[in-house]
This record gives sequence, C-alpha cells and structure tokens, in this order.
Amino acid sequence: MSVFLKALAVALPLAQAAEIYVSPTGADTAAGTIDAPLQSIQVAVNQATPGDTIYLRKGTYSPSSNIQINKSGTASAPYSLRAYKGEKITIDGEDLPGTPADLDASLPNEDRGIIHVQDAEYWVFSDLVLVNGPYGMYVRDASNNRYERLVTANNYETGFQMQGASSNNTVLYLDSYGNRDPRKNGESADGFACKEGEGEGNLLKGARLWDNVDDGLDLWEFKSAVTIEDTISWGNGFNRWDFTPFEGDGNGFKLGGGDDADIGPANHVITNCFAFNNAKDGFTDNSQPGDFKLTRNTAWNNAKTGFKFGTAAATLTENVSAVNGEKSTSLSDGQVSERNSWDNSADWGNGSFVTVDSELVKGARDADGKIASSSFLVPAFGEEIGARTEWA
Ligand SMILES: *[C@@H]1O[C@H](CO)[C@@H](O)[C@H](O)[C@H]1NC(C)=O
Ligand SMILES: *[C@@H]1O[C@H](CO)[C@@H](O)[C@H](O)[C@H]1NC(C)=O
Ligand SMILES: *[C@@H]1O[C@H](CO)[C@@H](O)[C@H](O)[C@H]1NC(C)=O
Ligand SMILES: CC(=O)N[C@H]1CO[C@H](CO)[C@@H](O)[C@@H]1O
Repeated sequence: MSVFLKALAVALPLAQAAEIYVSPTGADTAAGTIDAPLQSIQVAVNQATPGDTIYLRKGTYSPSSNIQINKSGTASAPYSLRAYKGEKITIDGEDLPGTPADLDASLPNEDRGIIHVQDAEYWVFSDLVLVNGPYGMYVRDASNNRYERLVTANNYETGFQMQGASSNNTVLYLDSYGNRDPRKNGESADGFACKEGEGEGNLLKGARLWDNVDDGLDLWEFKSAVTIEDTISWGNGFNRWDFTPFEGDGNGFKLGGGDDADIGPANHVITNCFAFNNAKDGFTDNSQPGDFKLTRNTAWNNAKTGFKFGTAAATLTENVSAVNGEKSTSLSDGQVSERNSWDNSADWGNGSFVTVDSELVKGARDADGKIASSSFLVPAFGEEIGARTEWA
C-alpha cells in the first residue's frame, strides 16, 4: 500500500462516524441502516465504535436483559444513544430481572438499570423514556457522560442513580417520577440519587423529581461537591403503594447522610431550586458536613421543615421558606443566613406569592427541554429572592 493509501486507511474510520438504526420492528440480522434497522439496542451498542450515533426509531422496546454500556468514546468522538429526530421511544423494563426483587433481597449490581452504564466514558444519552425497570438509568464508575431529556418513571428502584467514582457528568432536564422499591418498602427509591462515591464536576440541571417513594433527590455518602440548579422536587415520600411498614423519607432535597467513614465533606451548590409538598423537609443536610451554598431556593408547603442544616456549614442567601408544616428553618450556629425570607420578621403565607398553582410547573416541557416558564412561587411584592421558572 502506498503511504498515501495507508494514511487514508488510518484517517477514514475517524471521518466516518456511523449511524446505526434500531427499531422495535427491526431484525438483528439487518444492516442497521435507516431502511433495515436492527431490533436490539444491545446489538447496536456492541457494533458501535467511537463517534457513532445509535438512533432508536419510535415505539416501545421491551428487552429481556438489560442494556450494558461498558466501553468508552473520546472527547472528540463520543458515542450517542438517542431517539431519532423527535420520535417517542420508551424502553420498558418490566421483563428484566428484579422487577421487583423480593422483600429484603439484594439486587445484583449487573442487574441494576434498564440501561447499566459502568466503566464507560464519553457517551451522550438523549430523549429516552425508561419505565418499570430495576432502576431506570444506573451509572457506576462512569465519567464524562451526558444525559439529556431522559424520563425515568415507575421503576422498581431509583429512577436515575449515579454512584462510585464518577466525575464530570451532566444530567440535563431529567423527569423522574413514581419510582418505588417494593424490596425495601420505600427506604431507597428516589427520583435522582448521586450516592456512595466521589468525583468532581457533576451537574444536575433543570430536573423535575416527583411522587417518588423515598426522596426527590438523594446525595447519600457522596463525598464530592455536586451542583444542582433549576430543579423542582415535589410530592415525594408518600405511601402511594400500600407498603407496610412504610419506610419512605420524603425530603425534597436530601443533601447527604451516611456512616461517619463514608460521609466526607462535600461542598454542594444548590441554586434556584424548589421543594414543595414533600412528606418531610424541603432541603436538608441530613448530617452531612461540608461548605454548602444555597442561593435563591424556595421551600413551600412541605410537611416538616423548609431548610434544615445542622452539620454542614451552609451559606444560605436569598432563599424563601413559606407555609411549611412545622418550621421555616432549623439552622445550627454554624450556618450563614443572609437576605432570606426568614431573616426579617415578615411571615410568608400563600398570599406572599404571585401564584401557588403548582400545575404551572407540572405540564409539558418546552421544545428545548426547559420547564415551562411561569410565575409559580414568585414573591408577590417584587422581592428578588427565592427560585424562579421565569427564564431570562
Ligand atoms: C460489557 O457488555 C457486554 C454486552 O452486554 C458484555 O457481554 C460484557 O461481558 C461486558 N463486559 C464487562 C467487563 O462487564
Ligand atoms: C474532569 O474534568 C476535569 C476538567 O476538564 C479534568 O481535569 C478531569 O481529569 C476530569 N475527570 C475525569 C475523571 O475525567
Ligand atoms: C397554601 O396553598 C396550598 C395549595 O393551594 C394549600 O394546600 C395550603 O393549605 C395553603 N396553606 C395555607 C397556610 O394557606
Ligand atoms: C419579603 C422579605 O422578607 N424580604 C426580606 C428578605 O431578607 C432580606 C434580608 O434580611 C430583607 O431585607 C427583606 O426584606
């Protein structure tokens, strides 16, 4: 081969990022083109090389073994697994093992998740709906990935869980709801959990976490800072499944917790988030140390305390706490609290807001994935504090 042809042969694979198509009505002997799609998502994943995009055509996929993602792309040639141009795709995990596991049984690591991502970097997952699985999206020891506009609903464990050594992950516009854990009677199924691990640079932005059996969000035993923005958590921790005894917690944002040995300080940053109608507290450090920063968040109408910080050294600025069942705040001496609704004597009630109609944030998202803009819980008298869905 000439030097030129050799160079071309080396260059070509990079230049030709492939598109692989999958359809519920496809065939695994097919070529994987748009006209001859594959049938199984795993077969497409196995065939893909870095830079490839796997397009799922519309319909419902019902795999009988979960989808294992365990290889890596690169920053310049990431893998993508996504719905094809605006088509609606659902992956139904009901036929997978562990739906549900027996009461008090453990769920083997490899069985966790309709999509199980482990030791895999540089993947982009977008526009996927994961329902009825043994966890929806399960991520362990996996960095530099993006998860965009996913829906994780009615799974038999946490909707979206990340754990282990995981860094630089972005989770954008997640909707996670109705997740419950019959094997634990409500003790552990959250909307979004980043727990039992460490790693910098993880971001959850624009999520809605609702009606999950345990907490909306849970950062249990995660030792590094997590950034959470523009996220709304409501209706978590109620026994909608008749579990007895009921073990669900019901915090909007549980920002830590765990055994002393596994609870290293984590400087979580929480900005422009709402917690409302949860069964317990709005925002709580749950005994987690760390220098937290909470800015422009709102806790409204939760059953217990709006903001509860006893062990973290939190800086709470321009937050609003109103109409919570027991207390606006429970803050130990180490907390810095400035320009929050509770820092003056004004007592905030429902009338302190432009509207308390929560239906405004529960509807369809905008085309770009953002929560529809509204005046929900905007302070009525022009105070520049608290969270907003009024996007600039
Ligand atoms: C990676 O996933 C493939 C496809 O399911 C599986 O055959 C293989 O055993 C996995 N490898 C590891 C190391 O888990
Ligand atoms: C995360 O990103 C930072 C900054 O780009 C980089 O230095 C670090 O190596 C990344 N971590 C991992 C585990 O890839
Ligand atoms: C505030 O409004 C909510 C929603 O309408 C209602 O459930 C709650 O009881 C009201 N609380 C007070 C103190 O008026
Ligand atoms: C409406 C209200 O209570 N606003 C207060 C928020 O906190 C700052 C600082 O304490 C006060 O100046 C505002 O009046």
